[in-house]
Amino acid sequence: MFLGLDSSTQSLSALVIDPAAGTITCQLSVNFGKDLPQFDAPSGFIPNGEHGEVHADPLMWLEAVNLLFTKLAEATDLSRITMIAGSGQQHGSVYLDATFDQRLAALDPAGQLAPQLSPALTRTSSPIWMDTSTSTECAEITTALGGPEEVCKRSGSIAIERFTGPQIRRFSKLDPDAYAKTARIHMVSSFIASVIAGKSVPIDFGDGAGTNLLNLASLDWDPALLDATAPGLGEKLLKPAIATTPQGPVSPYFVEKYGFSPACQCALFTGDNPASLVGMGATSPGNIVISLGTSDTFFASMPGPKTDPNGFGHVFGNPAGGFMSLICFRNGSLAREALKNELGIDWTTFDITAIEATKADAGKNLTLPFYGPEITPRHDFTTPVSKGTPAFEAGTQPYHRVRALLEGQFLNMRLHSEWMEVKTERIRLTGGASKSNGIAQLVANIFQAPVERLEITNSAALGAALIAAAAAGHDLPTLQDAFCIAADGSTILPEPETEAIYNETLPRYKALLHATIS
Ligand code: XUL
Repeated sequence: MFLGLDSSTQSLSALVIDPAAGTITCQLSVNFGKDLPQFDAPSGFIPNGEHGEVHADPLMWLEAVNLLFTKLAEATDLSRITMIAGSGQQHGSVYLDATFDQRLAALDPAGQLAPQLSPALTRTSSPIWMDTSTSTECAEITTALGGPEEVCKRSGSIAIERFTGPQIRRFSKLDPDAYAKTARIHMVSSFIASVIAGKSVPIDFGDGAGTNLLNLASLDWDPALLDATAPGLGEKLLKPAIATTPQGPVSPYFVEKYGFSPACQCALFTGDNPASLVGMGATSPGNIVISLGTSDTFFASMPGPKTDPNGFGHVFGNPAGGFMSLICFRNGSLAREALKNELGIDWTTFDITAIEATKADAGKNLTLPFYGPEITPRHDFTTPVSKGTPAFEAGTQPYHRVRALLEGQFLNMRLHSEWMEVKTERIRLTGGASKSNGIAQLVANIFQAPVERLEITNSAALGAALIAAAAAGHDLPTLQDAFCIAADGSTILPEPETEAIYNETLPRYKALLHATIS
């Protein structure tokens, strides 16, 4: 059996697969806000950060590991797990001193992880992907490299606020002493992986490409980017590797405390989106994945690294080899939730009733779908939000606002994915909101492609479990054929009459967007 973990923005989840039986035998989750209220992070991050800072407490992630494994040990026989892999919210970073590895090796199973590892932290909080505080550092890195094209050519993305490199640079400037004491920098993925392996393990190519530091041609840290980012940075990072590389046995801490076999091995952790590419059965061309989570993401495998000329999209390593493209929209579920709360309606009313009731109005009420700073397009939408055309704003009805927000989100996605030049033959939808038939129909109509949903919604944790099995020698495509299957009756076809409507709406949406942000 193989265990996949997913340490995402709002929760830590586990999923166990039995490849011989072709079944998922256990799925569990710890929600940071609900299950660990002592950290005062209802959505998984520390609220009210200043200057665009969004940080999380790494001790909360460690506490979640203990809680999740306690639940797992009750629910399943962990001695049957052969290999563990995982994924983490991308870009976030953890800063540790030279004692980290010794502390990992000496963990006392009688105690919890957080108090034993906290003395190794050189930075008490971890910047995460929602952070927008590093515009100055992005500009500095870009200038040092000679322009955005050069950063993008090397790393697959222009210098981006949430990416790990600019975040490291800001830390090195704000607190040079603490930076100097930092012997090891981990991403969320490699931090949790290291705790489980009982020693520091590398960052993988999937998550490593989200740092503005990994050279996509050499698949190693880029010397010029390292130099432009912070002093002595290369020594604080381990050489990156592909996620399916076994790293040795699980830490004795987990053997003694939770009943793992000492023979159980650890593979690497990757980013949540690259893991999701695996879990959605989309590691080879032909499928587009849209993931509706805290952020919405749009991604697909790609044979070679092709970059976004506008600089919004990214290229990451594909855990199955090769590359993937990804576009991230910060105003995902948080925007849908904000409007739902503002209107005082429940999800059923939001998803089904509102979309059904306003069918005849497809494409009529244009709205920008932003409730706060956005990544794609990169803009600080700080003032209230989903701004529509004046006529729409004047005559707004609650249900129309739901349709307009959702149409705005997916028109924005269609517009900003044009550079990928992939024919959208089939879309696989995942994440919490993918359960909604109303939303699935809108996606099918706006992209004019069939939309499939898999039985499981946590595709990152499934992807991680499949990576674990692949690391143990199982054939990944065969595993994907068995596990990544569309749920019966879940496929939604586009309504052909909407094709012309959205073809005509897209340029109008583009004009509204440009009029607002230029
Ligand atoms: C991707 C991104 C987000 C996080 C969410 O670039 O920033 O999708 O990975 O966990």
